[in-house]
Amino acid sequence: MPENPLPETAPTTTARPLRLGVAGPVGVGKSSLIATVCRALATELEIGVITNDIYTDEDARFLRSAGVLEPERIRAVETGACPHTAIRDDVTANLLAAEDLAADFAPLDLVVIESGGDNLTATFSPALVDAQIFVLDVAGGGDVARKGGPGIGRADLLVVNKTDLAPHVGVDVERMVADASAAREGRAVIALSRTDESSVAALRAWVLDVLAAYRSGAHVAQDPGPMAPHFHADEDGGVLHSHADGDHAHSHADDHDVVAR
Ligand SMILES: Nc1nc2c(ncn2[C@@H]2O[C@H](COP(=O)(O)OP(=O)(O)OP(=O)(O)O)[C@@H](O)[C@H]2O)c(=O)[nH]1
Ligand SMILES: [Mg+2]
Repeated sequence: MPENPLPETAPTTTARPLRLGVAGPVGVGKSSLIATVCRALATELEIGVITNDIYTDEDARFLRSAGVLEPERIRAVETGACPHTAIRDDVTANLLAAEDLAADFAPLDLVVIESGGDNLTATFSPALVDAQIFVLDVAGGGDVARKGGPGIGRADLLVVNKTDLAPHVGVDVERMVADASAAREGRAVIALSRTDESSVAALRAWVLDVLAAYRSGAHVAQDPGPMAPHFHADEDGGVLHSHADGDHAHSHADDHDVVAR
């Protein structure tokens, strides 16, 4: 008998919690979706949450006040000027926050990371998250899903949120979901409202499926692709910049193309 026999079966779990990113434009319901996920899964999974806000910890405070997790399990990363940098170019602050959560509440199953809300271009680096959800809402218009972009086209899941508002904003949800599915070449799309139990059940099932695939080693983190060039308004007019791969040495001050508005 060897001194250190191999275990009879290979371990089926990955030690690190699944890191799940949630991105999308301002106000589409990212924090609310995370609260919904926590509410649906907190009795069966050990969950931590990281929020990214430009200057505040407002999203973290909203989630703490929602009472869906112990407040200590919700951490805020303040990203400074551009929320994209912290989820794409230099993910150190988020990685450290995720590792701290995992150490403080071991064993965690899931760490959900909310991107700062910005525009249609935000995507997470696969160095930070294992899977990512891109969120749109019906109030942004039924044609947004057709407009594409890396998150809409290639995030692991696209959520069309706030479907309860569709009659009030004249959006045909079925059509929007069909457009989104076409733009995504069949990748997953869920039409969600926090008030529609069956849609919440579909979201819950999707998260559990990804977690199971991650643990079995079947899930591979995908990069939806670099962000498109985008504009940040400021008191001097604003800056247009990109987060193209290899463009990691930029600052947000002088070395961008400055675009006057
Ligand atoms: N009717 C309706 N409203 C919703 C739903 N989900 C979120 N909201 C509302 O949409 C607004 C924005 O929600 P948040 O969750 O703060 O959105 P967010 O994307 O996190 O916003 P930022 O972090 O500021 O980009 C809030 O007033 C929510 O109550 C939904 O399913 N239905
Ligand atoms: Mg939010």
